[in-house]
Amino acid sequence: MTDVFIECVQGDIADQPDMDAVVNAANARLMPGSGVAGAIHSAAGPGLAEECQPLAPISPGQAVMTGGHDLPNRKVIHCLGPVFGVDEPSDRLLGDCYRNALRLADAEGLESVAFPAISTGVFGYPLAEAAKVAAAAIRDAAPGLSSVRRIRFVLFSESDLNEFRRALA
Ligand code: AR6
Repeated sequence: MTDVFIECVQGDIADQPDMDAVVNAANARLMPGSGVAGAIHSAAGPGLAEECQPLAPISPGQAVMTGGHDLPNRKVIHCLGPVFGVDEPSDRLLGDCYRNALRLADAEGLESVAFPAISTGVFGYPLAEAAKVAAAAIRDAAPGLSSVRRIRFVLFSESDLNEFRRALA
């Protein structure tokens, strides 16, 4: 087991040049969308959607990995979060996104992974609850990691940042 450093920053998930991988809050078809998926696909360029096509569809809780294309990151890990109130049990499915993304990153030998607050935009998951699920999933997964040493949560607003900091404290 290695020590894993966890931090929270306010910013744009598509502008994290010092991380090996960024995580996309994807849709099942792995196509460009709004929010995180829009930012990641527009920064990565059309090659990302092309690489995604044969990997789709994915189901809630699942994660798949692609190259970073024009992003400054080596890899993109695409997670489909649960739609709150529809995909149940939503807390387990949301936790699975974080656990599966970290497992893929570790299997690839990556050192650093940046996550957005999966499911808390279009998919309607309450931010404070999502932050608690993310924190618990990271605590679950950390002891099993061998290459991943840095995990960053990238939050859009200051209030979201404070909520994640509280959950991880
Ligand atoms: N960087 C960091 N966080 C962001 C960014 C950004 N560039 N843009 C938005 N957020 P969402 P979901 C925050 O909707 O809920 C898409 O259309 C945002 O404030 O991106 O998992 C896909 O195609 C919110 O807190 O993801 C799917 O259909 C969080 O990131 C669907 O939305 C997640 O918001 C996925 O919905």
